[in-house]
Amino acid sequence: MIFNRYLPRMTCMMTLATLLAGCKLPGVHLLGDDEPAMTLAGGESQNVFFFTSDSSFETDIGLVGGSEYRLSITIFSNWADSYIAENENQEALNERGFSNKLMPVALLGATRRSRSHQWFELMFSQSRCPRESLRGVSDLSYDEDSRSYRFTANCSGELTLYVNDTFGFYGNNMGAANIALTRLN
Ligand SMILES: [Ca+2]
Repeated sequence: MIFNRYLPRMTCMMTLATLLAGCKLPGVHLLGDDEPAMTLAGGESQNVFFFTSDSSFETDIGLVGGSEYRLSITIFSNWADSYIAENENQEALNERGFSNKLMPVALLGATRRSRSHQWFELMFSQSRCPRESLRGVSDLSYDEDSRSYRFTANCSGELTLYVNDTFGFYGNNMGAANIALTRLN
């Protein structure tokens, strides 16, 4: 009788204990957890698949502050922001984005997340150091031979990617890319 009476409570407590134990297990990734699943070793690479419609793509890759990284981008499918599929030089859209001159009304430029970067430019950020880590590909050094960008991580923490757009207007973005990230040192 006593056992039956306390059984629901015991089950509850055991479930809670299991959940709490799960939080401490390495590799367990809970929703809203800021801990990235992996950190690259020097010389190691990882590919992630990125969609331009994702307003905050968490790569699950933790950068190490002070380490240098190489980033190669392979564009898949034609990138487009609604009807805009070419930049101001009539080239197919890529990670460098397009000028505000292509917008029907110049004032719209003020609504994009970073006014100092092109529309649709691929942006980087780390929630652990949001101000210092916020950069667009135009801020990075580009190596023509290997067709890759290089940057040094400003702090340790997960790398988040998105294209520079207006919040609430990611649904009309088309295109994806494979992004290869290599830790160089
Ligand atoms: Ca858009």
